[in-house]
Amino acid sequence: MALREILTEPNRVLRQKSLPVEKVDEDLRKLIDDMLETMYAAPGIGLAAIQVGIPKRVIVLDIAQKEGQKNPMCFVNPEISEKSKNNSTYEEGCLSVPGQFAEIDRPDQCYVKYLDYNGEPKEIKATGMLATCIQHEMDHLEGILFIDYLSKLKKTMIIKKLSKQKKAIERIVV
Ligand code: GNR
Ligand code: NI
Repeated sequence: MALREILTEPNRVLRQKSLPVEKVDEDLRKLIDDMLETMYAAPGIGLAAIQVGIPKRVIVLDIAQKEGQKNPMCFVNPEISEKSKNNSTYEEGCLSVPGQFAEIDRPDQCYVKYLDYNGEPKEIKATGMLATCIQHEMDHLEGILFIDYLSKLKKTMIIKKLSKQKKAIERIVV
């Protein structure tokens, strides 16, 4: 297993649309393992492959509540088959938008079809935090970030801030 670098805004790669996985093979399982390791190290509760620069429709999640207990999940080619009309609001953050948080409304339940770690087709009903996270990760597959749901002003301010931080880091490195 290996840690991968998480891309942060502003970065055009994060705006790419990810492509369907054709086969869940050993190489893909290696990517999934690396993504889980990278997510735990960050630490975060979800990660999409595009966040490590790979435009494939793969997401990993672990929303286990208790410390020390792990519940790694992975979804290949996830598709939402149905979502509820009711919304719920969660304060969201994103490893690709470091240090920024905002309350975002999303459907509070959804059914998700996907391939599992072994390439088997599965379907689950997601509610609560799991529903929010799956939708946040699936947005990444379309090149969408949670800041896209904020006002233009808020979004611009966040991107400017992150851009400045990046330049400051570049200066230290150079
Ligand atoms: O670590 C994360 N926390 C989080 C909190 C609320 C809603 C969504 C998330 S996902 C985020 C990790 C991440 O950026 N995944 O793409
Ligand atoms: Ni994210």
